[in-house]
Amino acid sequence: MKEQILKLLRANPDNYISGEEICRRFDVSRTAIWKHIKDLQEEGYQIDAVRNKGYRLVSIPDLVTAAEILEGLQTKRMGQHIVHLKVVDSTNVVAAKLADEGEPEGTLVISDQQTGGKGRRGRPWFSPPGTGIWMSLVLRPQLPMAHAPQLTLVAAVAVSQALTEVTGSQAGIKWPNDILFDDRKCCGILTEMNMESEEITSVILGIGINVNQVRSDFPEEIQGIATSLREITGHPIPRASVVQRILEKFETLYDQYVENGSFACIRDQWKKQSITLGRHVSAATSRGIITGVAVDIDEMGALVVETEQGQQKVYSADIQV
Ligand code: BT5
Repeated sequence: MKEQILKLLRANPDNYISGEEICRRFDVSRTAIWKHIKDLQEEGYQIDAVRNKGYRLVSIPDLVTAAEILEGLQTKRMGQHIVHLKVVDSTNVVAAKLADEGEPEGTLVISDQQTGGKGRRGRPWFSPPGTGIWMSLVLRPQLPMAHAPQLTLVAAVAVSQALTEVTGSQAGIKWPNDILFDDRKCCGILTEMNMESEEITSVILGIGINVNQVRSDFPEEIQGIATSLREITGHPIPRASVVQRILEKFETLYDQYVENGSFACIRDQWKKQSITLGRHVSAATSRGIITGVAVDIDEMGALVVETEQGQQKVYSADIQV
């Protein structure tokens, strides 16, 4: 009911909608309406209430609730079912649990704050309240296990395209899972896989994006390497609109990728967004450190590095550029 009242007010930004009309439309009492309006106001919606005129929505807060994300979202599956939480340890953990319980592909878990946000290899991901996007998508791709890391690359293309559009500045992919602006990290991606007898049952795609932080909001240890969309554009950005663009871009690329069964169809778009190719890199792999110039990405998503000993492929690593 609250969502329906919000939808009605949202559709009529220039008019007051009378309490009487809302009662008639939704068959509820005046008292019930007033309670929903008060709840919305508490969430941060600025609603003007004028005696004998009714209610008018004046401004919308920066929320990542289901109502805000679903409003105008142009996807078929991605984000059509949303679990929004105020605080959580890690959205990846919640999404993995929901996937185990049978939630369908495209289910989105999003939280205002994470207390145990995870990066790769047990590193922490700083996820303060109210300023970023901390979200995880449940995916159920029918892929050989060895292909799963490619989903990080597909997501990186979608996120970097979306962030480039939203900010008007070029976002770049640092292989494999970082999105940077001017060499500062704005987004990290963490893909985790659930398996049963050698088969992928689900993949959890975790995406963390700094949106409205200013430099002093970052903890000291990442102040020199992190940035936010606000820093890039010079103004705050509604988080829900960024989530929508990412879900839309990702659905298109993911469908293309799954249908083709190969990263080859995404490779050119990845190259266009890459800031890794052409640079001197030092890749810490399980086989040791590989240094040289990153010259290509192959059809499996491995980074091709031209070293003094010839070309070497890097499948998984942390890289310094
Ligand atoms: C990542 O790991 O970049 C993956 C981050 C994934 C976060 C999302 S949020 C939603 C979902 N739920 C989770 O629990 N995780 C996912 P990695 O490449 O290992 O980078 C981690 C490093 O990035 C840290 O060691 C810091 O140096 C740096 N870092 C941490 N928080 C950051 C932030 N907010 N912005 C920029 N850099 C950060």
